Amino acid sequence: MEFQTIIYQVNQGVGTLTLNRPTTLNSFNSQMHEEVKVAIKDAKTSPLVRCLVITGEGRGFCAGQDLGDRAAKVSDEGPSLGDSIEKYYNPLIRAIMTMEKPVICAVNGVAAGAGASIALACDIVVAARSAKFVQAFSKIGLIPDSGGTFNLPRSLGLPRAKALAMLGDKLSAEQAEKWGMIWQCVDDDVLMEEVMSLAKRLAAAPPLGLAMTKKLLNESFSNPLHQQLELEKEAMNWLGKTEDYQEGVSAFMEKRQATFTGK
Ligand code: T3D
Repeated sequence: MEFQTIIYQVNQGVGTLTLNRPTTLNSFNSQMHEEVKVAIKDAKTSPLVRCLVITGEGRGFCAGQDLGDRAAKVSDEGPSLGDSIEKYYNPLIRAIMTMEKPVICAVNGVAAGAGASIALACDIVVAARSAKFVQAFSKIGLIPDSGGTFNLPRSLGLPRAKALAMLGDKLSAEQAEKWGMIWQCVDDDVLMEEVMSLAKRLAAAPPLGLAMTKKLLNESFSNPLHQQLELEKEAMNWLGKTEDYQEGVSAFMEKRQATFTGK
């Protein structure tokens, strides 16, 4: 498929999805949603992709929904935003958070509205020092969607999540790192270099172990301890029988680099 609103490339085990509508800070219209869906499906299913990177073209990462598409009054009742959420935003967040592969977000510039929520749905977030996170929803009378009300308090704690969501203030990448909302903030000119270095490390790591780590950590907030311990036991039992575990142990004992195949 020829893409007009994104760029999608696969190289050395890493899929890179670049949102590419820079004149509106990569805000989402329906075409971009459709194209992102195709790229995410490829990243999820292709054996050539062992880690996905999501980033944006130009000075922004993503400004959420393209409000140009919401400016015209469609009826006295207003647009049915629930339909858009159900058709596009929720499936995207589910796809990122349940993908059995690590997803890194390279936040190259401002991440606002659903753009901020998409970043928080990724497994590792690295932001350029100049980037900002904005819970823009409150300014237009909405709520933090696309998993925002789920991921924001989990990464920041309730007091900070509430203040950011209600005030809609810009949060700098440096503050986001200090507060533990993101993994790392790096100088703008080395963002992609740092992210690609992480992505290649993850692409060479044992895929089944990473997939299970992501699943168990994501589920941990909803499970009681005894259930989580049980899930850990089952995961360890299963992973212990994989070829990658044997390869990891052998490589350690033989003091060599391991080669993991996902079996
Ligand atoms: O509707 C549904 O389907 C439901 C789902 C909703 C999910 C959501 O994401 S709701 C939230 C939508 N997003 C926003 O409310 C963010 C709006 N944008 C901003 O608040 C600011 O642009 C930023 C804080 C992101 C960045 O500010 P700044 O000063 O760096 O840039 P700017 O000058 O405001 O924007 C640059 C251009 O991008 C500008 O266009 P221009 O004047 O150069 O022609 C601006 O209009 C455009 N732009 C920015 N965000 C959007 C946008 N155009 C359309 N939609 C946007 N979301």
